[in-house]
Amino acid sequence: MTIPDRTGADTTEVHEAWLPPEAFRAIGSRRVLVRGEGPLVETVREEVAGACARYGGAHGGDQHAHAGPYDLVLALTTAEPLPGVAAEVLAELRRLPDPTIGEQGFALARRDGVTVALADDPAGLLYGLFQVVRLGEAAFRAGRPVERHRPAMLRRMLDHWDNVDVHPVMGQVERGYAGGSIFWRDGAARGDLARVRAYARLLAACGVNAVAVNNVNVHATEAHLLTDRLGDVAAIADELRPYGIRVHLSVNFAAPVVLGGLPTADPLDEGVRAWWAAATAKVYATIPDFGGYVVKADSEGQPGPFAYGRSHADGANALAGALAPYGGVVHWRAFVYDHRQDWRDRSTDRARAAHDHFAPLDGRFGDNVILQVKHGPMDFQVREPVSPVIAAMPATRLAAELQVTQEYTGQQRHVCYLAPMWREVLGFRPWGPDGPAVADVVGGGGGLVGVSNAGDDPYWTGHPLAQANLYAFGRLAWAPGLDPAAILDEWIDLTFAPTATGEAEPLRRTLHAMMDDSWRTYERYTAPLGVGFMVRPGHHYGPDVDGYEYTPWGTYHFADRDGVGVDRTRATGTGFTGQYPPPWAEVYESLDRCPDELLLFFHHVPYGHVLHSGLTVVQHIYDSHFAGVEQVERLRRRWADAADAVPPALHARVAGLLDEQLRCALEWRDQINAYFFRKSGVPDARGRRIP
Ligand code: GCW
Repeated sequence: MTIPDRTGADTTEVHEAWLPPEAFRAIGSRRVLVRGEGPLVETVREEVAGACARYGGAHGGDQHAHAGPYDLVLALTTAEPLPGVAAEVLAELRRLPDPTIGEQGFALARRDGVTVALADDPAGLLYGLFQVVRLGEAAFRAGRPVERHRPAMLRRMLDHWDNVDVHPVMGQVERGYAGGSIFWRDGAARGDLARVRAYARLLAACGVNAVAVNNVNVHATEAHLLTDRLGDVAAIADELRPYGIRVHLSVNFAAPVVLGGLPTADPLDEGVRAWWAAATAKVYATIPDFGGYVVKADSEGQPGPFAYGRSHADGANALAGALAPYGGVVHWRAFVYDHRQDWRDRSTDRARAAHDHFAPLDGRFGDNVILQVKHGPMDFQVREPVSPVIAAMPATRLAAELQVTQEYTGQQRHVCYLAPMWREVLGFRPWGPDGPAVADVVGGGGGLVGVSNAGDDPYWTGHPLAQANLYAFGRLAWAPGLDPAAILDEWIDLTFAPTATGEAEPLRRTLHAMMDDSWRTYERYTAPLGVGFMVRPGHHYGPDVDGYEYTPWGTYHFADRDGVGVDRTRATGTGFTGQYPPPWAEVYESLDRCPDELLLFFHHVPYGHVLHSGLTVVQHIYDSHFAGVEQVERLRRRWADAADAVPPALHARVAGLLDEQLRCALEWRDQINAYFFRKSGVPDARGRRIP
């Protein structure tokens, strides 16, 4: 597609990502019936009509109905017979004892030459359509037994840290590495929102159904989106709605003061509650399917209930009360910690903060409050344990927050496929092997939230291969048990296979070789063994081992001449390990049982400490940094194999970024290795050069 570029004067070719027209070839060359009513069914109908017009198929179900027979039937549950679909197939699609397909779900089968997707609600039909797109020709080949697809999480949400105005330090998109915002430009909603519609379509195709359109750090202009600039939000909502995506808004907790002119934002004040109720009533009068508010309160300088001596439950419940009559929710973020701590004070541990603040409040949040918890206790580092908050609040609806934007994982200049990390997080069992997994906890509560990595870059994500992270986020929110490599196959097949010149298989092999292990590769050449935060302060790109060591942010590694790591044990450290239930409270406490990859997160150890791998800590640091760079060299060479399989401009963009990744990885390797060599005085056992 082409869209106006940032100046509005010219047009830019926008990459089709995982929905090139060719992905619809299998559907578009067939006879298709779409049966049902409602706006999302219309979207399905338009998609099918567009595909059929392009590829010579025929479609029915409206006044221009093709009379059948059909190869594909996409239908909302109906008492009427479906043409060409045997009664027993229909019966099987809604097999007893559970005849419901379920909210947003669909059932899919192929028998007697007809592929059928049946859904109880229009959203389910939309997701059924995109499943058929994913299957391509395979949806029409052999018979298919009935499959039921239901999302593991009913809300699958992306947060945009987009500013309406360009922020003097953070730019237009905070931690954005893909150009400007697709929603906002020059202090207002973009005039042409075609790009938003295209984004919505991509998101629906991977299962996302909620988007927060502005930064959780709500600056002056952005605060007004709630009131006098609500029309801008409504315009965006209009573009997202046809693809089943609801709009959410980040709001400023002090809005009653800064927008309403009240003397207080105390959540227990009657006038404040009335203000929120009135503001929210206007929001719903303008956007009837509005999703709700996102709030970052008492965090990194944002206002919150502490100023009034109130708790986070008081604060969240005040906003929840205003949203409840309309079915809206508050996403209240648990990212609350002291960012003005004294580095000399060894008793304050940032990792403890969310649990210390929120676990005592379990059971005190309203039904429509979702506590949004970052997946780790710190802040989206390449390796962290799972946040103990997830296991500590059984009476609260919890959502896990992932960072799709690669703030700490290479800023979309490095290849870093994050699905393997997310899969580990979602599959982690906080109560041990017999208990529920993180995905079960958030699936039964608030769902999954990701910080989006998309912007107005022609490839959407800066690094073209970072598109896979956006796609994988949606797919894992739908089905957390999916194999990251299988998700990558889906993404490759949709994105490249239909347009690939020649065979798709070699490209698939190349991309797997480059991406499957890329998160671990990134971990190898950056911060070792779970220690984290050895990045340049501020922009967080590239190495700076002591950059945060003497700052107020609470992000330390405590390296000295004898050893490194943070003692978070109960026995001698900050006691953070005690925030986990057994068995992890014991596993993490124990120097012997703690997994190698998290050792320095939980323990301060001498450089000569021997890991389970048999290496000493310092030798592990050297080895992993040399290995990480070698892997980057390999993947850079590997990309040459793809030269004939992807468009030349895309190939060139990735090639340029791989040069930068290698440069940066070398810098990481040499700084980290030199630092630890100088501190410890221990030479590399393999005699390699350390500068
Ligand atoms: O990771 C940190 C980022 C901030 C961000 C904050 C948050 C939006 O460095 O830029 O602010 O997290 O999650 O609120």
